[in-house]
Amino acid sequence: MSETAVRWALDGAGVFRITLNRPERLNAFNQAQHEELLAALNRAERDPAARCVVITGEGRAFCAGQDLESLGDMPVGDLVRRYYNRLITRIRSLEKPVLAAVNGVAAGAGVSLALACDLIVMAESAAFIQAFVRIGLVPDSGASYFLPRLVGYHKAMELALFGDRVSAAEALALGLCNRVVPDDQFEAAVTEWAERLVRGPRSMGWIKRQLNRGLERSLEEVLALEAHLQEAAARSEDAREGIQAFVERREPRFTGR
Ligand code: LHQ
Repeated sequence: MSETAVRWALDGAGVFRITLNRPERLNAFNQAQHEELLAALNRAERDPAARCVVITGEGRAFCAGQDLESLGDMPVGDLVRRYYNRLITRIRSLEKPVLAAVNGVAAGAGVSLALACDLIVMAESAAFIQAFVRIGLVPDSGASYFLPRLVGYHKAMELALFGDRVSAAEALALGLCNRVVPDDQFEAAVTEWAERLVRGPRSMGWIKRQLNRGLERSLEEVLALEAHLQEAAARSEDAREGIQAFVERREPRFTGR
């Protein structure tokens, strides 16, 4: 389906693909792009046929963060709380894997958007820029949560204080993405991972919840959650199928139930 600022489509395999669609502004966020992206994510959550979500950008960029030319009248704190914070928590609470297909440069909150996703594939020519400091602002949209956890405090400070361009290769070495792929193989690599994800079991959503709690909670709390979710997972049709397939020495056929 085509909206103005965001396009989305659910393919026959179950891949829900969302494309930020303001290429002339390097897919920087205005209000419409925020609202349409959130609506698309909500739709992906609700639709049982959607088994995984891919977020990418139209044109040569992934996302240049906030559109600095359409800041509007809303106080910045409200803008962050109302749009960016909701977007980041929406991605992390969506109980389906979300893959960031970083086709080109990501800056400011555009990097945070990628880091909020569960898997990150970058094209070789893509880059991350912690652009906030360049314009006298502070990291937002979860950047100060994600960065030190991913790269450690001192490297996170270097990235945040200097705002230098981090190439895809450096991002991979730092643990800021999962994979870097030559530009001409990027689409195929994203599709390959998305198609693996849509064949995965119902438990993928619970795995996501567990690893997110694992980042924040104590060992005791996480152990309790694992026991609780293992019980739920074991009752799922997919777990029955997985165990049956193992016993019958064949590949499982998961349906997401
Ligand atoms: C843009 C933008 C853009 C508007 C490229 N806005 N037009 C949250 C809430 C509240 C307040 C503020 O902040 C936040 C969070 C944030 O995200 S703050 C960080 C905002 N983002 C930035 O500071 C990045 C700004 N962009 C850049 O530094 C460069 O465009 C990058 C390094 C991303 C790409 O550089 P180039 O490849 O050289 O492209 P370009 O600069 O020539 O951009 C192409 C066009 O896109 C250009 O328009 P024009 O009319 O001259 O062709 C840019 O003005 C426009 N554009 N980013 N964020």
